Amino acid sequence: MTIKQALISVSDKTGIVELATTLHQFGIHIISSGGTAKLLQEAGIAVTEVSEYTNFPEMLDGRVKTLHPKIHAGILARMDLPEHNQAIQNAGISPIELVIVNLYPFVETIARADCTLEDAIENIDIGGPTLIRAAAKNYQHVTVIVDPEDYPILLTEMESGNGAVALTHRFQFAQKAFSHTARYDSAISHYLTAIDSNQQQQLFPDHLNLNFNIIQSLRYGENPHQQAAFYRDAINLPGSLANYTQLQGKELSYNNIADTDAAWECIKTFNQPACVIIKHANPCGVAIADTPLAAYKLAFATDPTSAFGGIIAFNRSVDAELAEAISKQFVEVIIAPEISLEASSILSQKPNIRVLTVPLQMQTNHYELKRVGGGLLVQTPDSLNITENQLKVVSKAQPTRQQIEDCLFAWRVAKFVKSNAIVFCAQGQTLGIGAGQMSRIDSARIASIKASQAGLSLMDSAVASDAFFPFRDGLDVVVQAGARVVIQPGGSIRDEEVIKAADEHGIVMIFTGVRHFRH
Ligand code: 93A
Repeated sequence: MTIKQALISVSDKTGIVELATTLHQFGIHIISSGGTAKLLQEAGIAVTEVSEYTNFPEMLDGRVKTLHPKIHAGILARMDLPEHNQAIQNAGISPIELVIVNLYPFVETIARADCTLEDAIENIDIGGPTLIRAAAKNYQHVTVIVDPEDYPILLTEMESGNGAVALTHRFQFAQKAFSHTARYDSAISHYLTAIDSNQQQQLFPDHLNLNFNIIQSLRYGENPHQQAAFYRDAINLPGSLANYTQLQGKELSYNNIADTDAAWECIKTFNQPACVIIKHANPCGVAIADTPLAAYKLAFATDPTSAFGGIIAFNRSVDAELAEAISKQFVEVIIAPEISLEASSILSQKPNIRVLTVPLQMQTNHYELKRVGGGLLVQTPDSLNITENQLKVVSKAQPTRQQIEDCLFAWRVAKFVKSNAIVFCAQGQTLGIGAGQMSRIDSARIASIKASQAGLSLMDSAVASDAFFPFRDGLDVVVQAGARVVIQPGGSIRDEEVIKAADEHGIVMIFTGVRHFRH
């Protein structure tokens, strides 16, 4: 079937004048969109502008150029069907047998360092893919070209085919066309997925411009031979440690700041009065209770040895009675939203204790940053908190109300324990915490040893594991220690074996579907 009419609409205009010249020599009538038509006319090629052909002007800053029935019916008509032929004839539409389109340069646009979301959106081509898909769908009658590299192939075909393109080639061009629009849409989808939906900003731009202002230089870093400083993010987060007020005590050290941050980020996630005690960035005691004092006593009881010289955080005001109780232990830092006047005067008896206040506001950093050799790892914070209706009971045994509460508490604590994390809990109190081991089973053993050292029974406890149990052996250890309910993400290829083990032990097992690695 000889081609009589072609539509050309290209952003990348490479080779288009040469191609159009030859098409014109074949006697083909060329219809073209604004910019393309102008270029071809300037080169002396006779073309009809789309707006002239449709008798409808381009509008909305070019967002509507070729989206017109006169164009699309011309492309989509099945020339083997008399009804189609008749229909387009009645509407004064003539068939378009060749469509040459390349799209707005979306990928090239988003690759630019200064590309804004608006630039990207404007470079999403709508009319182009519509032309391409219409032509590819109707490959039985239409040839579609999406790549300037295919122009020579097209011309060779037409020369040998007397102005027609063989079906095999039309089919191959259609295959290529759909791959092309699929890739184009997938690039748009990837780009948009990486954009924060609240801020509508690209989360991970090609160039990361971090803006931090110095708060203070520190006496030394993690070790005395390292130099260090503390910076505040230019993005204001009043509820974060960088906005602390120090009421008393020695200068904060690098390790104090790191540990206090861990304590503060953890305590902020609890609604009830809570206490978190941190040592070397890991919780060594966490509890929730009716009062902060009760929570403190429970948290301290988890591991009194490790709590020595720890960082203690509260999500309620520290009053006199609580200050009195804390003063009895050696503590490096106390952090709370408020310290009462009486509490301040009690704590001032121990002038070395650093006492900090920070407004209790639930905010998280935009980015988490981790330096690696010659680079930077960036991720969004682990701010996912599961709710009860997301829990999935996978064992035959069903949990009691108390077990569900214990699991939710244990799970919340486990998120703040370095991996591999195993956390035994009961009644809003941590009983044994195993942190930072290279093997999960060792974390489980350590957690149970620590509980027995603290004189705490693990009988009928709940236990959280921050990632799945790869084998049943870890589960056997926690059950032997006394756990009756286990909360873990699930997702291991051996889940079935682990669930079977839970059923053998007659315990409850709950999957969260989410893991909380922390390194
Ligand atoms: O803005 S669009 O999505 N709306 C349209 O109706 C339309 N028709 C063709 N983009 C549209 N195009 C695209 O314009 C083509 O895919 C091509 O990339 C470009 C060619 O425009 P011009 O010929 O004006 O340079």
